Amino acid sequence: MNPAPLPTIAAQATPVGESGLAVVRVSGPDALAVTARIFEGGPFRGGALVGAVESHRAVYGILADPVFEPSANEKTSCVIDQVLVLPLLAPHGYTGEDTVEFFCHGGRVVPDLVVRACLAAGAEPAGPGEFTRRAFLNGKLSLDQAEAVADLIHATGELGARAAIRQLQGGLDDQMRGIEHPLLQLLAEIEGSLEFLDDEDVSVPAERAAAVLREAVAGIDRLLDVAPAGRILREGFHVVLAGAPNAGKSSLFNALLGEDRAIVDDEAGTTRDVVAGKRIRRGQAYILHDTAGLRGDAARVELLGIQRTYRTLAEADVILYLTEADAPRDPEPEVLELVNSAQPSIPLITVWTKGDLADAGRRAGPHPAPEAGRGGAAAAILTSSRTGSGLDEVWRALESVAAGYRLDEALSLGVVMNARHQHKLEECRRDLVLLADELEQNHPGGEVTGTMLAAILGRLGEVSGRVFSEQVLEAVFRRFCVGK
Ligand SMILES: Nc1nc2c(ncn2[C@@H]2O[C@H](COP(=O)(O)OP(=O)(O)O)[C@@H](O)[C@H]2O)c(=O)[nH]1
Ligand SMILES: [Mg+2]
Repeated sequence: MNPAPLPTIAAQATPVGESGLAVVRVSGPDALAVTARIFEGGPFRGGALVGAVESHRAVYGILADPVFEPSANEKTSCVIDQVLVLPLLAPHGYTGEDTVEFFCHGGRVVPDLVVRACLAAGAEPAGPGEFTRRAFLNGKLSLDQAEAVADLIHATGELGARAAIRQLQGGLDDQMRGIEHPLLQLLAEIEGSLEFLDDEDVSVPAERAAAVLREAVAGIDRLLDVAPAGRILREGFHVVLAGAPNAGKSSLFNALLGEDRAIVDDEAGTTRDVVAGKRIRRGQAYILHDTAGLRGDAARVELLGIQRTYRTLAEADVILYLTEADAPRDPEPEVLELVNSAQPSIPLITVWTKGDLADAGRRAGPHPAPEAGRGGAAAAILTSSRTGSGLDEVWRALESVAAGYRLDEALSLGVVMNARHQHKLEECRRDLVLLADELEQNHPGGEVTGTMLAAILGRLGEVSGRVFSEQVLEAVFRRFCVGK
């Protein structure tokens, strides 16, 4: 199948705005012709190519608008910029097609004029992610590598970027091949035995085949174990501050971020919306969410802010549950109940606030914190946003909860899974278990086993994207920006 050649596309690859330099990228079968029409330098002369273009070697010259003056019946041109042109010839560039990158001056005007000149010279505007899509279609990247490119661009912290680059270098693909290889061998063995044995099916012993399948299941489990880490490396680690109104959530939020983001007010119920802020610690992004206070009073649950708090809690990776250390009485148990009902399964760290006002001994002593240490989190921490005491301890506790999500393991495997990978892997796991059970219990013939195994292998191929559908492509490339 050889589809019609794709059009030549152009777009700015760097962000729009003031900058020293900008890069405009042109890719497609006419990339060199488009360049010749607008660029004067090196082998590009007088609107044509004179001499050979060397791949990966920059040429300096003048970029001008191609304007044809019908009255004078001649081509005049209007100089746009002095630029460096970098030709990347097929199949060696990023997209695998002939590509030309223009390094022009930055700012809002020049790169835009360069793109317009490219369009006037015959290129079409590139859609979001279209360069990477072409790289994928030309076999330069697997789908999971294309996804890693998006992850790299959107990385929230250094660790996320490092994980993405490993995945780009083939991390998940390597792991998948490790899982698939013994299955392929098994399939080859089964099919080989079928050719020789027509009537009597004594092919591969069912027990041994089942053992190979169980081994693959164990491999998938190792990957699924680090699936949550993929999301955290990609998006950041979501920390939600929750508690009763006036508990000191907004103050602690600001203190932990080291900036004044949330409004702090004496009047309870000031924070109506969820406010988020990011802080990087040891290369990992932590996204803190300040929330509206929760009250036991059921009528308040209807309020918009409280509903938002619920939704935010549902996406937390860890909850900081705040209660005032100097409160005359213990916090409303209903509030903690609300927190628990919104998000019952993730770690919760209890934080006593306003420690500077409190008789610290009362709280720090043997007094048990409510549900302290849930999910392996630290026991209650006494803090003061005013003096800054206890904040380091909170950060250490957050880091230790984050470590529990096995970020290091995901990094060393070079695997950053997304929801698509996870879903596919879970499907394959289920089918492998079913087939292994079937082999052990009913000893099906080699023909049946082979057919089912081949189907599972096809689906495993979808994980790293060697097998794909147009729908999957759409979903993956929607995340990209124009110019990538
Ligand atoms: N003394 C003292 N007051 C605090 C501290 N943290 C917050 N407050 C005060 O408690 C009140 C409520 O704080 P705020 O952060 O708005 O609480 P929220 O409703 O939970 O967001 C404000 O008057 C703050 O100044 C603290 O560490 N020490
Ligand atoms: Mg507040």
